[in-house]
Amino acid sequence: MTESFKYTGNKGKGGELHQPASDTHPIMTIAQGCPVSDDQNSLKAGASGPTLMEDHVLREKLFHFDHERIPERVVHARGYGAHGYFETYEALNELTCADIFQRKGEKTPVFARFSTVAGNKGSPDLARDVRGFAVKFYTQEGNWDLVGNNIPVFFIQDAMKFPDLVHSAKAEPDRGFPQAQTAHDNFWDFISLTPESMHMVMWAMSDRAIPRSLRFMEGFGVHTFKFISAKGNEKFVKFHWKPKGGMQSVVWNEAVKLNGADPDFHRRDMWQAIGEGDYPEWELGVQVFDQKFADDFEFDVFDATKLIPEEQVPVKIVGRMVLDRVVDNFFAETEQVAFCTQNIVPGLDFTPDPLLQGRNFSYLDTQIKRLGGPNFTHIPVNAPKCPMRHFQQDGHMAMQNPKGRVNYEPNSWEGGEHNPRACPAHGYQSSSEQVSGDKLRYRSETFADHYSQARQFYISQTDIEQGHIQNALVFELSKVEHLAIRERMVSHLLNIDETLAKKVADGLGLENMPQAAEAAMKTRDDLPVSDALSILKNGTHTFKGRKLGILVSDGVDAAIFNKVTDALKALGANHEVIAPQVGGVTCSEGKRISAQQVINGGPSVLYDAVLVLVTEEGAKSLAKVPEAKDFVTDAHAHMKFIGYTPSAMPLFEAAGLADKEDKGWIDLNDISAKSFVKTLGALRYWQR
Ligand code: HDE
Repeated sequence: MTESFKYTGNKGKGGELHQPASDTHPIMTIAQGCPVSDDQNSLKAGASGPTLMEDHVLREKLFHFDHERIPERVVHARGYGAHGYFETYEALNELTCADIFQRKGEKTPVFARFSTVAGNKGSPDLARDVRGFAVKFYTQEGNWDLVGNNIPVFFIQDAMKFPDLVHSAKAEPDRGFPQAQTAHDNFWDFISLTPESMHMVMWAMSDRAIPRSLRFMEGFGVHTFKFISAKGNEKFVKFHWKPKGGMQSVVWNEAVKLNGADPDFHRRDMWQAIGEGDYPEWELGVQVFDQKFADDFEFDVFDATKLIPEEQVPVKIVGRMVLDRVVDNFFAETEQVAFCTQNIVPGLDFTPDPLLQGRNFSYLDTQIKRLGGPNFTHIPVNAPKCPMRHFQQDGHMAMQNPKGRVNYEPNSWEGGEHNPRACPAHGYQSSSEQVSGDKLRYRSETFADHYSQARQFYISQTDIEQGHIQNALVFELSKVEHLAIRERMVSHLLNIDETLAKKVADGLGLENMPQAAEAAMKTRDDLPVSDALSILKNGTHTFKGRKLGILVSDGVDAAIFNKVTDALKALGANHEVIAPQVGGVTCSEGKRISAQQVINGGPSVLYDAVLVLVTEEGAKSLAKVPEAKDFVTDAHAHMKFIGYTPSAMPLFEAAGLADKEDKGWIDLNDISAKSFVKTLGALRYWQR
């Protein structure tokens, strides 16, 4: 756009002014650069048409619009991404020559995308689902994509089964629903015929599958990878992400309501946190072990349905990832980012895990379909930030084209920037490995134990978490129409834990307990409890990064309001004011307090705790508003802390909560604002 173009106003043929004339707006052009005089009226023959085919401005505008969509990801379609950096805590050169781990304190740019698996692009954020946790590290020796999940194991052991798994989980093909949920016959039919999925099912039915925030969940590389040092020494490695804000999940009823109240809850949360400078942060940890450990371990370390308990191989923290920048353009970055498990760098290697091997084909293949050709690495979010020198050329949308005459190897032309050579000393080296065997379709017998770690996960949960797993199974299987599928699932649960099976059978109203499913291997009951597997055992004790919902009425006690909001601010926590009108209320000191939500737009599920700060008159008037009653009954039912002053009682009475008061209810006349905010750090009053 040249400066010499000056906008001079734009009179439509009907005489009306379409845009205010202004010197501050540059002139609009079509994509070919031609300035546009009117982008609101098509070119017509006469005042009432018809429209002329000649109108190149209209045709270009419509043609481009028609082509705006690209295929959504076949899985992980709904996602949210952000930029940031990875900071290396210490040099790991004894373990790996990966450039990113060579220098303490070095910062490497990253792009991370979090996703749900089953739902379409427009599905709600709080679906019960695995969350994708994909990170692209733009290292100085190429892009390393760690394409993980928030659950450390997977449903299947062999890539061959992936299309079946995904077909079964997505909407049923004849009817096109249900959207973004596994609570249907096809999914549970497949699962109940796939015993290897039982460990993952325990995770998917646990609170891990309904995180409160993307910021409050762990991430895992899932597979075993290899670290290779400069001397050629090899170690196995599993990658972990530990959220600095601690882990936190919602309860199921809250998830269901959140999906209605704010389908964008997770992405909005991330957008707001970054916008407010409360940058989401995770530490990267590694579990490093050798062949001897792998040989002695109870399970096959190449089986993606198994994990290595942290108590057995501790997670060594090696760096941190900070997400400090939202995207400039959602499509350009979050949609077009192309993660590929094959993107690794010198110092790292794959293992024979049959799931990982299949992924290494699938991701590249899917990007070509999604992004339209082989040049998706030219899109800025995918382009490495280190030099690229190769002889790949041409193809659709080629943006970065090799210069000069040479485009083949070997060649006898002069060296220099445009004539690169492969380098055995510095180039990527696969670890050398003896491979032999018959060609056959085979599942290793070392992959045969499908229940022991499922049991270990279940027994490692607190009673509350076990209850949630039972309820989730009852909920999902109650949506299954075929009794035989429900029974088949319970027959698997019997191999995991008898009490669990019984609770689920009771919850489903099964008349007869089925036989335990046939199993290739007996469930081990000697695997110890692993506390690291529970969210609540590792609970956080701070309200930092969380949000208090303050329900107010005119005359709200300004002193309490100010003290609480100051204490929240001091801690790095947020609040939102919910009022009868978005214009806000007048407080006891006569000042206006503005509101972010009105009562029917700000249900308590949006908040980690609530404070009801209303006058008696305000409480009486809110007592007539159904949404205000829901606000407090839901907060109570979801085990949230409820701050209040006694003047709020008429609302609690109308909501049927008058005799339900417990220690999770906090009278702000009895306790300082600071102590109140400290109490909120427990996040929920589980004893309720
Ligand atoms: Fe994926 N997966 N996957 N997956 N996956 C995709 O790639 C696939 C698996 C994961 O934010 C697709 O670009 C196969 C495990 C994430 O863009 C596709 C198998 C884990 C994302 C694909 C698996 C994941 C994907 C669809 C079994 C955790 C989103 C769109 C062999 C370790 C990345 C795309 C993003 C996306 C294939 C199993 C994580 C089709 C064949 C295990 C986080 O290529």
